[in-house]
Amino acid sequence: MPFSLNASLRSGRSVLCALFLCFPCLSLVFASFTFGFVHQLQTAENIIFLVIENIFHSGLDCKNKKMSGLVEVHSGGVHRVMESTLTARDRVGVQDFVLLENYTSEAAFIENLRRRFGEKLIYTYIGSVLVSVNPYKDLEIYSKAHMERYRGVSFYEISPHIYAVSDNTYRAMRTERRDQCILISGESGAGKTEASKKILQYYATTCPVTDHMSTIRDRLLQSNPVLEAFGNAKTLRNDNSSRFGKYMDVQFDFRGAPIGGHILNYLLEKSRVVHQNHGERNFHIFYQLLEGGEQDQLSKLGLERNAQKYHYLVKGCCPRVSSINDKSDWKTVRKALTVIGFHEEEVEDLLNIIASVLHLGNTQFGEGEDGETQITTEPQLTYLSKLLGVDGPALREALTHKKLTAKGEEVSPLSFEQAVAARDALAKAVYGRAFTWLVAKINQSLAFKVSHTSIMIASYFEQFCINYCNEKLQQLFIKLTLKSEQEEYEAEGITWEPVKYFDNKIICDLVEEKHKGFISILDEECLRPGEPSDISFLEKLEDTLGGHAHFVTHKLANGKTRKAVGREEFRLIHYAGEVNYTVNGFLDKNTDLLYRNLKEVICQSDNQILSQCFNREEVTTQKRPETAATQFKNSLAKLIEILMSKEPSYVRCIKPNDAKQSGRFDEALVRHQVKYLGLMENLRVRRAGFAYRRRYEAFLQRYKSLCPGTWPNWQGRLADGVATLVQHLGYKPEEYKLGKTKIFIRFPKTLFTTEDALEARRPALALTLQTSWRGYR
Ligand code: AD9
Ligand code: MG
Repeated sequence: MPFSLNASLRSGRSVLCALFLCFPCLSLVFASFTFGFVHQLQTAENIIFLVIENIFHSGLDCKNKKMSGLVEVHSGGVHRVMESTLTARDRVGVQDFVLLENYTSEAAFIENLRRRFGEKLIYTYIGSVLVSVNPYKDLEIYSKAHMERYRGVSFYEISPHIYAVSDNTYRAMRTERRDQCILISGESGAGKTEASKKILQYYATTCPVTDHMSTIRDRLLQSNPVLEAFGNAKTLRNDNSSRFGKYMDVQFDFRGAPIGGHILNYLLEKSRVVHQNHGERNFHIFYQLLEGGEQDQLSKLGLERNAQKYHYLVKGCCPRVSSINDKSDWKTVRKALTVIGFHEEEVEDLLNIIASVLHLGNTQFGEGEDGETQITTEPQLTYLSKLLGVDGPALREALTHKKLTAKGEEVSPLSFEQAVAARDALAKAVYGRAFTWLVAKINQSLAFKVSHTSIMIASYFEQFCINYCNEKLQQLFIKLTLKSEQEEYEAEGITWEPVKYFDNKIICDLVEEKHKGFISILDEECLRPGEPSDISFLEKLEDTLGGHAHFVTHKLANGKTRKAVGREEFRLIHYAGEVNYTVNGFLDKNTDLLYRNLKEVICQSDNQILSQCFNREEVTTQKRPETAATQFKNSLAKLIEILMSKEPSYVRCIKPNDAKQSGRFDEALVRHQVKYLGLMENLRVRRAGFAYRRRYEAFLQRYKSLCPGTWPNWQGRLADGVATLVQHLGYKPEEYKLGKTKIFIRFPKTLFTTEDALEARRPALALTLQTSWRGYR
């Protein structure tokens, strides 16, 4: 499995907090309309980036595939080829999948992607959805000059690009005054984080700024290296894999200048702090500190400049990665922390926490004379109590004993295994909560007014949750694309023809339905008196979900699926494919594992970050905290609600090969992603009625030279001009429809014929590759 299921607790609280924080901005937008009065700091509109980690494992062996064999041509600029001409179409494919003749064919879809990829054209549209294939090399298409070319230019008038999406979203926000969101999805290593950075850079470069705003802009940009240092790690699939979900909200004032931002983190993969799979690393920050930290700083922290010395850093056996320079990254992070406005004491507290995690990892246990578990690494304990700012003997006691209830004073000694687990739980909790603190702190510095940011408590991540999240987002995606398509047809007075599509509601219900859904059963089992276990949970699942078409276990398999299911596993048949989950650890991960007495010790810490992250209320309350899965479910529901209220744009990222190599296009791997990203479905919806739609003025402008009646200038109503033109061109009634403001063309062929006629009339133009081709929708 690509992702470890170990994780700690309290998944969605950060989402809830941040959602709450979003509301004031929205209501202020409203207020400025109501009063017709614009005040610089009171008008904020939002663009939100949502990067969703999709970690469905392809399960495909994609090694040793040949390169596509197409000649690679360097694409210098965005106006590079007239993609509509026949020869160019053959070579570089179509820039919008709706132009494909055979739009239902997956093979044609992939061939189009492959051709474009071979020509270093990594972006292609499906209508307004941007599909992006990771080139695994720096293409010269992100310069300031490129940004300028996309400014104020309509989506369809220029080659597909992430800047086109950025610019159109920005303009829609300003002209329609509606909040926008850009959803970026794709599997690990497909290019989501890079895409979100490109969008941010586009706004930072092209939006108007004043001095005050330039501070916000710089902080927004600098938040990335900090978040990546603490939240990203080298995995088998991506050398810089984000191990947390990110949702970024940028607020703009009435002039369109960025005035604030908010970052929402959720589901950090805390298990990585204590364990890494072979070939993977812990979070970058640990290696950066060891490589780049000043010698006296390391001495103060009791650290040696050698990652091999730390148990938590060597599990994956690869402390060094050729594509990463930890030393220079450390410098970047240190500088970024200053730009964002961290005080020296805060940085010191943060470093103490990082170092304490490393010392925790090296803390060993053994058996004392009395047979009880005891700490055998005294120096570690000394450093630990100093770095964590807590009393040494109290920490020693708490690492080897447990107290389970708030009131009861009974303390029982921990077994060796329990002590190791308690130590790891503490390391994960400390790191996870410090990460959430870090994000909250960045948010304070980005807040466009004094923010009442409360410190959010740490969150947790596991594959089941992510896949459930993807399932919900897919549902939203299909719903919204269908909806917007339908709305456009209605607005134009054209009959809507319903499309059949797979609704994954059945799988969402399987997970979240009250009383009989997966999460309810899990919660029930966690709270049940007696001795609930992962296996008793699995049995409950079998009893309740046994008849469900999307749920399989070893016992239930019965030819339902081809792949084997282990005795301690269950399988969910997601819309994107089948995933096996091991049931081990589900109960523990759903409830809080950190013993109460360890929490009590950390609550007393002198370290300002820790004392904010661990509060007394938590150890004194008798109330059972909400389970992790329920928190996640609730925050996801809120997130979907928010997204529904915004105008969405989509970037769908595809990974061309598993070797992280440029120029390699692995068809099997791409096909799998095309399938689970629902791209064929998306195309079908987009093409359900008409392949194209184009505003009358644009259509006339482009083709008027083909008809004596409309050349050189049509004087009458635009709709009549278009009618005259298409009649002259011989369009048959079934090939097109005229709406209120647009012409709708049913088949790409009609348009290509017209386009070829245009090229035949203008050979000189066809020859120049630099022409500013105006495409169509
Ligand atoms: V994960 O789910 O966080 O593991 P991402 O975020 O989808 O994943 P990321 O953006 O980190 O992937 O991209 C992986 C690597 O691909 C980057 O480190 C770059 O080396 C490479 N990449 C991605 N997009 C581009 C691009 N547009 N141009 C050049 C790119 N290289
Ligand atoms: Mg990422």
